[in-house]
Amino acid sequence: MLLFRLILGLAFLATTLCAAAPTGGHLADLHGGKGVQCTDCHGKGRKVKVDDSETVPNSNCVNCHGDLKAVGENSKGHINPHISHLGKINCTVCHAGHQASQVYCANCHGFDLKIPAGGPHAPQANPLPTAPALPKGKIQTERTEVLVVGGGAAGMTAAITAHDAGAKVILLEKQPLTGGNSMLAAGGMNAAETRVQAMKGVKDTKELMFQDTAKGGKGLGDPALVHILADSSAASLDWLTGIGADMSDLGRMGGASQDRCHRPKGGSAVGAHIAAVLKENAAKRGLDVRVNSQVVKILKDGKGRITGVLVKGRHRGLYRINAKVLVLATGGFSANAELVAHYQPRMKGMITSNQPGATGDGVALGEAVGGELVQMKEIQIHPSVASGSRILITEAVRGNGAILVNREGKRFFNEIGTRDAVSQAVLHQTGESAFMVFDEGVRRSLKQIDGYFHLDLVKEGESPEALAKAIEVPSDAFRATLDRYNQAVDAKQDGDFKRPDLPRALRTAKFYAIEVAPGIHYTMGGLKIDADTRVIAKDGKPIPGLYAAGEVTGGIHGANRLGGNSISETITFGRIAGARATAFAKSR
Ligand code: MEZ
Repeated sequence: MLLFRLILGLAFLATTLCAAAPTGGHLADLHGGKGVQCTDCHGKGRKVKVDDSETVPNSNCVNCHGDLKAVGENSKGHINPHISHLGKINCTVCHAGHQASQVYCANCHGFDLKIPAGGPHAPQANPLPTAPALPKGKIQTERTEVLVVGGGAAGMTAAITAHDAGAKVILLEKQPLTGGNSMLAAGGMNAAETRVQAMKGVKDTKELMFQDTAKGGKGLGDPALVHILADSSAASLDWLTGIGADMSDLGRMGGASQDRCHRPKGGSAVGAHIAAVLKENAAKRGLDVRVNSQVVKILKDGKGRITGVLVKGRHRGLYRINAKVLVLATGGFSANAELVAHYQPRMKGMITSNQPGATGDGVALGEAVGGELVQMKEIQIHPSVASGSRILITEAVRGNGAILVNREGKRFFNEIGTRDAVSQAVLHQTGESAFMVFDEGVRRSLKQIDGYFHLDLVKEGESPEALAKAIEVPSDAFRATLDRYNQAVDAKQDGDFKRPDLPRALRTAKFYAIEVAPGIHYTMGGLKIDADTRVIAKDGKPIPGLYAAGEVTGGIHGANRLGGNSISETITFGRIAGARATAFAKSR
């Protein structure tokens, strides 16, 4: 009887909430106008309660409209987000029932898409957590062993590792979808002495990866952490492929002296693939992964030991999770324009390639409980963000043979130099941008290039002269530049700019160009950690119960991160954090 009353009560509450929902241009109105009832979306009886992952409404969207693939196949439009790289995500990420819907991808891409009952497409910066006033009375409290904050590759890896080591785990993600910035990663994952390298006859060593990384970071990276990155990279790649990832394609990124950047077959983007694999693995294990759930405060006891967090759920409101150990994997702060400008005033107003959740929550939360911050001024700009957008044109396009040409139709730099150097070179050109130029051969070598065509970013021509006309550069100079570059490829030596790797000549029509300019891409600074991923306090001692992994940490990449080292870091340090955090939780 009690249960029956409860069910009735919840159903009544849902109906009342629906009736009270704001009217005018929302999906709820659109559905209501077609005779859809509140309970058709929100479920009946006990299921009516809305959880922060919005499970019931989303399963009902799919029941009526089909999954993303089906919707993608049935909907028109040249740019179709339903078939984009996001993988399986909740419909409510973009389509909100009781507010104007937002195109989530517009946060990164900046293109104008019409969306039913949609709102403005302005990028949304997520506010930093602010410690709220505690509600009067008892606050709802849950308990877990390992609590992971952040659903990018580092957090998901830590959570899966902790679960597999026997811990009870909860993972919290403040965004409406997991994947973080990792999901946008394009180029690949660096690893040395791998099976893929052996099969392709690439002679690489962990020591060489260490040297390249340390040199790329101008000697500022902590050598102990850089060694872990390099020495564990092949094992991390094996771990990733062991849980279902395909990392069988190989290429080279700037600053690497060997081909060690691994990515899916055909050169598909690495991030969307890895994010999907990690998500599937979390689901398979029944991991408690909660989206729309922002940690607003880390709690500690009188002895300075971490005891849990306060969480703000989009629907659930404020509650507490007591945890034996906390792993921060919240990513960097490239999308926090104020913080970037604070540490690097010259970067004020610069566009970022990052997703809007990369606001530095973990840095703020960790610092508030005494964590030391290191190398916060080291912020990386990536040389090739498509002009007028926030879309990263992966370094892999240059790695596979593209060149950079200025408005005068000339090459001006070693295209696969380190990012800091290439970015500065681009900023010195007329218009502070350049054209990334490639041919059909490069296009065929890297599947992810198709995405740039899908997004209308590419200009093309049947001949070099036709392309020069399309991008408005002097045709004679452009033709001479291509001829000279192709001669360098034939001679296996670039006398002009000392480009060390010349994978292919650019002779196969069609010819293509994308205009690119530098954008804020990665924050090398963050919480100081030790080799066990324990967060170090200002007194040099680890904070008991606090671990961190991924871009929220600082000190690995020094002054400049090499392309492909970020995904490598997330998997390696995510695994260490998951394992060490579990051991700590079990010892408590
Ligand atoms: O590691 C990166 O940031 C990377 C490989 C980016 C890219 O250009 O694809």
